[in-house]
This record gives sequence, structure tokens and C-alpha cells, in this order.
Amino acid sequence: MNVFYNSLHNQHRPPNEIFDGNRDPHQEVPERVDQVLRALEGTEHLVSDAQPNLRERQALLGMLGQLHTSEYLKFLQTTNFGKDYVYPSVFPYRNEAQSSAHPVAQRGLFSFDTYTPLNNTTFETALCSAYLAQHAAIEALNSNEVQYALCRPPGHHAEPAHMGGYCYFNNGGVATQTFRNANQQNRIAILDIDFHHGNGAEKIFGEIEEVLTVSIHADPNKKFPFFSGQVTNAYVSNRNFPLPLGTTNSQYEQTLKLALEAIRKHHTTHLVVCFGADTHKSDPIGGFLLTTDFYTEVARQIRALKIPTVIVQEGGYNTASLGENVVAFLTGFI
Ligand code: SP5
Ligand code: ZN
Repeated sequence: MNVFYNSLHNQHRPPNEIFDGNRDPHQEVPERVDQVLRALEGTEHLVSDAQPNLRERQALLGMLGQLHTSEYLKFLQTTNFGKDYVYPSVFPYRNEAQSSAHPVAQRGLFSFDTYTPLNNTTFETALCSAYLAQHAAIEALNSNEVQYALCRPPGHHAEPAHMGGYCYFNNGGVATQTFRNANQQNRIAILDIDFHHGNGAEKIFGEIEEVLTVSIHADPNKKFPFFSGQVTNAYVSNRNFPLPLGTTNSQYEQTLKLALEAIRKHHTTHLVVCFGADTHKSDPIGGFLLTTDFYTEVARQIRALKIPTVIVQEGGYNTASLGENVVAFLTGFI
């Protein structure tokens, strides 16, 4: 399988996330990608460093404009955040009718948490991460073979006008939009199997019938992002499958079958899998009990759909097991 990564990902290196008033070490570290690359050594997968040229950059920026608001993109692209990471601290008090150009106000306006800091490298690394998803989708269209975008920073929490959950641009959305733009008849499903709810895709595509967003995730009463991911919601083309903390392989598999059934019923022509290994039993911020071998089985069941597929990397924070978990997952597709 083709694996696309960005060798400059390690410029994105926020030292801390602010949790409960504490500066905790940031979980979304460069070592994550390094460990995956190491685990891929000695496998048959074809790893390449994929950087956008000038024309591809322009195309990608245009596509990001179909997913995110121009205000949000302009904020990320043109603000001088400086070398040290800055954090939002004041959020709109349910009143976006009045705004302020003050940097503190702007950071709060475009964020929904204090886990997702900004500096002068953020726009570029997030752009290069999103490019991997676009490039993988183009390859999938050309080859009909499954492709893997080793994205970092991740994307599935990024909303039209908000960063959050370590995410800035919605990478899975970029892959989806690439499939949509290729042919208006394409019917896409996003299957989000990160531990956390895929709020970004739900918000971006929830009203678009031909894009089905499906997410299997931890009960949002207990886990981030808290404010979305319940079974019942107002979207027309969306299925949410919240699961309790402590979910095991066999419990997860039952839910996966339902999710795949929904994807079949949608008459899906193209699939985007947002894969997070934070469902693993060893994950420091997760809470499911999935095992490494089980990821191969999950992948086999997804592959049985026989739909052109792009896999986009999301979370997974145990750097010691992330590599083997990714390899286990990819193994199920070959
Ligand atoms: C892409 C992705 O998986 N984003 C997940 C973001 C969730 N962040 C939650 C961070 C809270 C963990 N801190 C717990 C510290 C307890 N002392
Ligand atoms: Zn996650």
C-alpha cells in the first residue's frame, strides 16, 4: 500500500496542552509519526514523502475554502503567532454577533478548546498534513487501490471555523471533497474509528445527502469532545455510534457491523476511513480495550466493502504501540 507522509511534520511540536488549568505535556507529538515510519520499515508498504508543489498548494487552498470559512483560513494563514505557541483563553460567550480583532479574542473565536495551540509553523504543517489526504485521494481515484495518509497534525475535530482536539484542517474532509470534486455522482462515506467523535466531518457534511458521516466513538458524556456524538442529532446524513468506556473487541465488532451496514445502504462509491489507534487498550487518553490484532480484523471487514478507500491517520497516543497498531490495521487491507 502507498503510505504518504510529510517529512516536515516534526516542525509541529507544541510542548503543552492546557488541561484543567495545568500545562500537561502535549499528547500529539512528532514521535508518533516517527514510530509509525519505523514500524513500516521492513514491510511491503511503499512509503513516500509527499510535499505539495506550488500548483498543488493553490488547489489545496481552494479546496480548504470548500470546507472551512474564509475568515478561519485567513486567521490561520495571516496571523503572526510568533515562535512560541500561543493558546486561546477567552471564548465567545454564545455571542458571535460582536467580535474583536484583539489576538486573545481571535484565538478564542476560532478554537473550541485549549489543547490546540498555534505558532508560526502551524499553518504550514497543517497544510502539508491536509495535502497528504488530498494526494492519497487522487491516487485512490487513479488506481482504485487503498491509500494511507499518515497525517499529522490530525484533522477530524476541525470544524468549518474552529480548530480543536489537536486538529486545524479537516484532513478526512479534504479526501472526501477530492472524491466529490472528481465526479458529482460519487457517493462518499466517512467512517471515523478514532476513539473520539468525528465532530468536524459531521458539521461540514451533515446536511449533504451524498456524504454519509459515520462515527464510532466513546460516550460523549464521558469523553472529549463532549458536545457532540450522541445517537440522536439533527443531521440528515449521519450516524453516530457512542460506546461505553471499557468497550472490548467483540462489543466493538458488533457496532462496526452496523456502521458498515449503513455504509452499504448508502450505496457508497468512495470511502474515507479516519483511523485513530486511541481505541487501543494501552492508550493514555482513551478508554476502550481493543487489541493490536483486532485492528487487522477491523480492516478486513472494511475492505470487504470493496470500495476505493483512503485511510487518514487521526489519533493514537501510546507512541510505543502506535506503530504496530497502524501496521496491524494496514495489514487487513492487503
Ligand atoms: C485527534 C484526537 O484524537 N484528538 C483528541 C483530543 C482529545 N484531547 C483530550 C485531552 C485530555 C487529556 N488530558 C487528560 C489529563 C488527565 N490528567
Ligand atoms: Zn482521538
